Amino acid sequence: MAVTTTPLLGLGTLSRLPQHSRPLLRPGGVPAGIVHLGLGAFFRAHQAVYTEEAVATAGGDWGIVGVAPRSAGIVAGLLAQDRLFSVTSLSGAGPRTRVIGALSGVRHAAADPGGIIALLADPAIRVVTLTVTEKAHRLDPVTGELAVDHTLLADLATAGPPATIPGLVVRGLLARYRADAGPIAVVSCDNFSSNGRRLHGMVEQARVLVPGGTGAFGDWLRDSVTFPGTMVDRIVPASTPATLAVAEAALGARDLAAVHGEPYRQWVIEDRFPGGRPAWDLAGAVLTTDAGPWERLKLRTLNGVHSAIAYLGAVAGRETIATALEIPGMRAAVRRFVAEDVAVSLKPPPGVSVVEYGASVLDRFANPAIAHATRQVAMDGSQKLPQRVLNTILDCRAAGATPRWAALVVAGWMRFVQGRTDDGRALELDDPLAAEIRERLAAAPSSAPRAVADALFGLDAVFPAELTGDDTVRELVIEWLTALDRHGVEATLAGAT
Ligand code: CS2
Repeated sequence: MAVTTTPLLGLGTLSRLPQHSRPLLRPGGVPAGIVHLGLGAFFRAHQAVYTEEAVATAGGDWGIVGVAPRSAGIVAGLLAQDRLFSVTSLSGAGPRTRVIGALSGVRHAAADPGGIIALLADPAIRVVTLTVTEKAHRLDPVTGELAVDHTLLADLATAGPPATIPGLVVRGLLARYRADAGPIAVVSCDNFSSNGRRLHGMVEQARVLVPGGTGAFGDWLRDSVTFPGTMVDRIVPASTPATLAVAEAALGARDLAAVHGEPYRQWVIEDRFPGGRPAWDLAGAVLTTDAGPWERLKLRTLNGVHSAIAYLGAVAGRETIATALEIPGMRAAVRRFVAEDVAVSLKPPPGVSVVEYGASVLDRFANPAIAHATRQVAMDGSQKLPQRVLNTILDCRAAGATPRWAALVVAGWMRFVQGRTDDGRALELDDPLAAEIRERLAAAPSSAPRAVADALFGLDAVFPAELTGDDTVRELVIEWLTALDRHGVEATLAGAT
């Protein structure tokens, strides 16, 4: 019997793909203009798609050189596929898979950091984008201060190969200045508040530790480099074997770099690009002077609600966001969180209703075709909580309001980090502060809710003094934590409406 193996996606298989799945660009057909740091699923399903459509519509030398900071696997996978990968949009109407040809190069930073620095000093590159997660910036989530350890100091103060994102970016910019390679925009596409301003802050704090990083280089940075803020949005759960199987069925070719996500996507970008940019607006992005109101709306509503559902859902033993949303009382609790707390805490972009935006977010979370693990959204809570929930609390307090539902989310996180579901199964804690969180919990005088809350409020990299000094907020959190502890998530939510 003849054994047939499905071929790997690549230039050689393109002509066999269904018409609607073919890429709009041929990888390498468009010269590189962008370096992107972070080749994860979110980049592939978001910025790569926008950029491919923009260049296909309006042209321009804006191919993307994708750089994986650490993972060699994704680099090898993409190279074996001629830099092609597919994105599947999942909805009740069935999957739709399209191959993306936006990548004009793929690099592995850990294997060749010098090559990445040289790339940033190449005049053809006029935009650098980053999707590297909150923690890779090495900034304190509360103060925005750069956390300088041995590795970072070695990256900045010596000529050795840089291993960190601040090291790569700052040394790349210094090399660009020395090469007189022209102005550039450095664009954060990470999901955190004031992302452009924070990235700029990271560069400013790091550069003074680099030999030659002050003086004329500082002037050049001010005059020739911009840090536009952005708001990025698309639900892109981590790929699973099922993702690859769906892509293979659609393409008739195997795609080891396949990603999937919801059909919805949004990108709001501050339009400050001294070396030009792709026509992202023609691909549906919103170009604006201030992404701040969009960013706050999204982080506090979409991500705040996401985190709430993830912590409470995980403790209730629910595997996915969509199934956690079905817990009786969950929808009502998060709706009230949006209407009574988030809406009080911010001024939305003109013409946008926070409550309506919140309702559309719940529809997206309920997408039955998306299996987004509560575990995935719950990770890195110490980095996410401040911008998703704690800022809401602080701004509500400043407005004289009592953020009761936001306090429930904090209590949900405190219950989650204790590491067991309501029915006693272990919950993994995947967080850069996991060790400190565990130490604090172990050192607490008891496991009573008040003792647990006091121990965790002591994490000053998470909770600003302004919040921990507010007795109303503390007591609200302790009240919810007591209910969660005594009655479990389901009973607490049932009584919450
Ligand atoms: C999620 C986000 O994993 C998480 O923390 O809240 O990744 C979310 O899916 C995206 O921000 C949606 O744009």
